[in-house]
Amino acid sequence: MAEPSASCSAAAPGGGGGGGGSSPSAQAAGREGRGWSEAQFRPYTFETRPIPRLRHGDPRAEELIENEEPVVLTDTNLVYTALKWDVDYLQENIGNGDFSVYRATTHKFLYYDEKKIANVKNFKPKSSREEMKFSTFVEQLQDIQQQGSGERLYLQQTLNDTVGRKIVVDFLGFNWNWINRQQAKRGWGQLTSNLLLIGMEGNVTPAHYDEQQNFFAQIKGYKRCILFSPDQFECLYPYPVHHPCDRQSQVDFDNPDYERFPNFQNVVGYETVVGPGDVLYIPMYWWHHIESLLNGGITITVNFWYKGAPTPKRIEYPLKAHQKVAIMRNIEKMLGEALGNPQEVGPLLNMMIKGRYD
Ligand SMILES: O=C(O)CCC(=O)C(=O)O
Repeated sequence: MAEPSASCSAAAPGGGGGGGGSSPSAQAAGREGRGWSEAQFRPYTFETRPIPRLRHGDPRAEELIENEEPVVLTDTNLVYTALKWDVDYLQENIGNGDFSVYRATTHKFLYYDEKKIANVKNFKPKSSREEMKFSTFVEQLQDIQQQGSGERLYLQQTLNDTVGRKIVVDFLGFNWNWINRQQAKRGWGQLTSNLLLIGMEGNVTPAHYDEQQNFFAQIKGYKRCILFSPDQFECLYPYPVHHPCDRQSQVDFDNPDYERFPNFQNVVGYETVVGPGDVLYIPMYWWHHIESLLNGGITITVNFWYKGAPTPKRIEYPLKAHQKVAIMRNIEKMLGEALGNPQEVGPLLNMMIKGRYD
């Protein structure tokens, strides 16, 4: 993987071999017969290259996962038993638990950590979370669809022991054999959660990175996933660690402010569209922007979040981009606490990291 650079240039996943070309005609050929078209994409300013789509037995797929580079696996059958899930089936079977539903008046559902809200004076979240029964979510979804109020909902709930018997049976039928072997081969820690995401067409989860490995299993509808390698950090301007939007990019992809975020002009991403049965590997610390296609109906996804492998005892230099991000986060946290003025830490830290490791 390329070293971080101010120009934020990207290396191709799989050493340039796996993705094929990035020309519009190559992409057009790739989408043939897959049930979506580029007219359903939101327009952005930056260049992207395709994420390889491979069968799970393909040695190139194994190599990409081993190297912590993204890949779409087309035939894992990971969530085969859930491919019948739709809103009606879930309403009937998902049980009487509470579900976290986010409400927004824009298409962007920018994540914020509620525990960090007090750290920033006058922080005004652009979406709100409500706990509700699944049937209430469905009623509200139908109301919004009928009224066309412009309001949007996004259900994002960790699967837990309140789900009904049929969902448990479906869950037990997931391809645990394959995914457990991946977990063991990669030396990952425990499966921390499975997040169920039910989104309206056009919903967007803006670019952010997670500190976990992720197998992202698409069940219903199509999602466009744009990923950026950790070496694009300088182009994506994350909020400071103490901020509720920690790990999220400050750049508004719909209307980038190049004066504030000049390196965003150099950002290069990788993209794919996942549909039912596809599993996208989103490596830890890789940025991801995810949009449910316009006019594509409801989308349903279940992800599998794993703790990363323990950090090696012997650190090898040069450090990889994601290791620098991890170190930076730790220092930023410590400095934030020590200085009591976390606002000042971002630029200071950037300077330190550049001087220390570049
Ligand atoms: O599907 C989405 O909208 C966001 C999912 C996501 O960010 C994740 O699985 O890490």
